[in-house]
Amino acid sequence: MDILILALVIAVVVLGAIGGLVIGSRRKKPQPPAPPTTPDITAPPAEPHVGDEAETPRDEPRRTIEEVDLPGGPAGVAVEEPPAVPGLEAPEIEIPEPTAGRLVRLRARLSRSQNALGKGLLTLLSREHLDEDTWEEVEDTLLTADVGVQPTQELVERLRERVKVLGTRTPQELRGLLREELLTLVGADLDRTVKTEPAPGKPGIVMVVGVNGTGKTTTTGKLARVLVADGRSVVLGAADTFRAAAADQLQTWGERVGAYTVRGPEGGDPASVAFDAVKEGKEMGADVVLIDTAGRLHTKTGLMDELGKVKRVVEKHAPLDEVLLVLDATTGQNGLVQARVFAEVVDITGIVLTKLDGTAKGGIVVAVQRELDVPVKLVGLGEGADDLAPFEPEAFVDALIGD
Ligand SMILES: Nc1nc2c(ncn2[C@@H]2O[C@H](COP(=O)(O)OP(=O)(O)OP(=O)(O)O)[C@@H](O)[C@H]2O)c(=O)[nH]1
Ligand SMILES: [Mg+2]
Repeated sequence: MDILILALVIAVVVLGAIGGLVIGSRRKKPQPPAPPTTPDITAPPAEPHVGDEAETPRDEPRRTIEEVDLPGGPAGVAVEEPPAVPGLEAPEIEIPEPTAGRLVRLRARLSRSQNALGKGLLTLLSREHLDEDTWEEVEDTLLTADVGVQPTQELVERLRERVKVLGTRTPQELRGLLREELLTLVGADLDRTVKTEPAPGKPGIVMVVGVNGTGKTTTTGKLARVLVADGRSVVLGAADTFRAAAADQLQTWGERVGAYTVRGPEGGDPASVAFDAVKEGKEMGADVVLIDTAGRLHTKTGLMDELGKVKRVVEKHAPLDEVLLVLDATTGQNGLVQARVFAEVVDITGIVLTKLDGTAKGGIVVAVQRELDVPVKLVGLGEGADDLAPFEPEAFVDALIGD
């Protein structure tokens, strides 16, 4: 009889403990693993560790069971295998895709450019007679794809010369010629590494700039994922203080991969948020600090001056390693005008061309590099979290002209 009562008590206790565990984990779930960010950006957060969440609740029921003096039998048998609680075991931080060969995987996204540029050119060049009209059509095709006037003329001139020298032309030969010439235009030997290496006592510092809606925040988030996938610790600086939603957007990207976001009050000084982000990055020993800035029209001098100030203030810590200009590939030639003005205000060190998945104007890569004398380092090929690829000239040209 006594044993029956004891068993009942144990059952109640065990059930209670399991109940607590489930409720506890439910309560926990919405809490992101990344440290919460507070508007006053004070206390540096503790780094989350993989498995932190999973360990704590498992300990709790065990202790409860041990307190009840079980007659015989190992303590805690009932909870040795805790019930599978969805979401408790798996860390909530996402593990991004590896970055190597991304452009090759994403090449189908360039199909619009491919149809317009590569296929068009190959068809034209395969004509039996390459007369003046055909060469003009070749030029038009390149211009339509936003390659730009000067590069287009150069390419056509070289192609004409080589086709003449070649005499006969097989499709394979033509493809080879076109590939070589496009590669020359795109620039096979430019250094396209995004500089994020930390120096002693200082993280790598990257600032992201551009006009409204080009994809700055998305790119910052995607880049954070790439860096985290490569084993780096990342701090994000939400220097877009115009809207609270902008900082939320960035923070959400950060939370997904476990990057801490430094933010300031809405309407606050973006330069001071950027400054604090680098300061916290330093204190936390982070590898890289990525600073997202507010979109601004290149024609608004006040806002452009503000951007210059953000950069100067950050430089009180250390020089920036990268200033990435994000350009929307679908805006075509207007992107070049933006590029020129941004380059005057903050020295641009690399270009990110976004939305290449939605345009037939892949040739803008050539034009914008010429304009700024700065390489395209990254390309955005979709809205997905891993749709950012290092720009690889060969893979890009291959995608343009197809197999
Ligand atoms: N298709 C496609 N969409 C993209 C790409 N990059 C960004 N976008 C989308 O473009 C829109 C704007 O992106 P944001 O990152 O918010 O742009 P932003 O430059 O930060 O905008 P502001 O801060 O308002 O200036 C979003 O809907 C993104 O999902 C891309 O490579 N391809
Ligand atoms: Mg933004």
